[in-house]
Amino acid sequence: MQQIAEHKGCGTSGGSGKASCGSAAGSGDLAPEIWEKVKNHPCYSEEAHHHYARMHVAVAPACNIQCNYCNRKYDCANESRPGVVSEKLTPEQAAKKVLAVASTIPQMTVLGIAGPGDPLANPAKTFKTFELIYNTAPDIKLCLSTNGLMLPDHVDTIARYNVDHVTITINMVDPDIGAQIYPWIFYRNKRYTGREAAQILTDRQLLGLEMLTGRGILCKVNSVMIPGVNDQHLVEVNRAVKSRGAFLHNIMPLISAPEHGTVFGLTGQRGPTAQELKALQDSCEGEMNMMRHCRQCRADAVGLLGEDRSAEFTTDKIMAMEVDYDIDTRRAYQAQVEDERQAKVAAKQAELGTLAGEMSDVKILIAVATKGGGRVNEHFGHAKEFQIYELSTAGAKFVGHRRVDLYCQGGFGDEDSLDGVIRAINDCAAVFVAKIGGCPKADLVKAGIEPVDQYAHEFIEQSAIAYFKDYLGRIRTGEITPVVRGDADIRQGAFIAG
Ligand code: CLF
Ligand code: SF4
Repeated sequence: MQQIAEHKGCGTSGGSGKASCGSAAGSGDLAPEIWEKVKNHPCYSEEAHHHYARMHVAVAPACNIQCNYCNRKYDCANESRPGVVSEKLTPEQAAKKVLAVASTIPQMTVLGIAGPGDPLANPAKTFKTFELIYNTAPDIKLCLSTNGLMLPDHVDTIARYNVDHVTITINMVDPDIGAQIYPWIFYRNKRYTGREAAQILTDRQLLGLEMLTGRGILCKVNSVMIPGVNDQHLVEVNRAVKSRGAFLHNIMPLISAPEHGTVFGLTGQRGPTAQELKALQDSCEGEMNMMRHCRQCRADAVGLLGEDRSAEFTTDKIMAMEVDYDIDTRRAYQAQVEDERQAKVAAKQAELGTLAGEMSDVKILIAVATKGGGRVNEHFGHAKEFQIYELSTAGAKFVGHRRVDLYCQGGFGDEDSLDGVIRAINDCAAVFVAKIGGCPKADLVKAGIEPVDQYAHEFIEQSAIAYFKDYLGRIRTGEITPVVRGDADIRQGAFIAG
């Protein structure tokens, strides 16, 4: 376990611009070949992230630029939270780890390389790893996240190894703004600073994006939202990347605190609030699909997004493991996952039908405690995060998540943690849980958040729609009066990885 401090993540976009990454139902209006690529990728499909897992291998330690939100003692903050230190691997160790995880977690469908530095500043290690996986586990999708500086040089190799998902972190398309984010870059054996550095970086990022999308490789763009620096500008970034064929845009909050030891942390640069982040994501959504389920994973992350099973797969443990990589077992398990997923979609559609004819402008947010599978299946006190859904007569839409400290500590409720949980979901009208004790229930009610445990172990979206229908009924009878909720916190402080 290590002390870490939160930060941003990686984002996604690709293809024709409009896609159903954020939608719950499935293929939506995607072309069949695009749907094949995204349907079980937990980052490129919001709906898939409830069911499928990804893993990262930390084979790429070096980096060729400096971001003001990064402390290089830790993992690349374009993909992970600041303060995380991943266990570095050789390509051969990484290949063994991938097979070990794939045998243990059959719903692990994607291998990403995302640091701890920049994968394309370490091309030999990155591509050797992809080669080994491509040859031994051909059913695993390969994914890459880069700052984009060296991307144009490697597009052919990316295509050769069938890496068909690439994330580029693009925080600006204006070098004057870039100079406030990047103090320097190291490019073709020379260090550049200031505006000149930012100009080279943006040119290379946009060229790389165009080259990839021209080859049909799905590209997602990550942008770190830095209030007062690039928050207004990200709408322009969104347009620029959409016009170059990006498939998904992931606008992540800057997570910044002095203990991270970054330039922004030390200068007091704040991150956005939950409402500021959502407002920017909403304003860009008309342009293209927005990713809202990014968890800013560590460079050695393993598991569903939002869970971290990396401690089960340390190098010592992997090397001692007997690996039985059986593709048929994996396929059989994934077929079961698909059955569950289809049942969930059908239940949601049926419930949605019951909202037909409801006329109301009311929109509310709810928080949901879940361990995955798209169900309300986590106890309030055990939740490390809450998923946030927006409810309206259009249905239930996933709009984000909030990380929290555990309320239940060694069998007892922790009042400080409860205050933190309430601040994290303060913009929500209700919290859905599998179970909750009397004390936190009373405090939530006092804070105006309704604890709801009647949908324990049911599908989230189906339950949320049923709740909303009832909520509208209670407004009509005068039992409740909807109030405008306040803003909520995105946690900035250090915490224990897990
Ligand atoms: Fe990893 Fe990134 Fe591939 Fe996903 S993560 S390289 S696209 S497999 Fe996903 Fe993690 Fe967010 Fe990245 S939740 S930080 S978006
Ligand atoms: Fe840090 Fe990643 Fe930026 Fe490199 S690209 S400085 S590793 S955040």
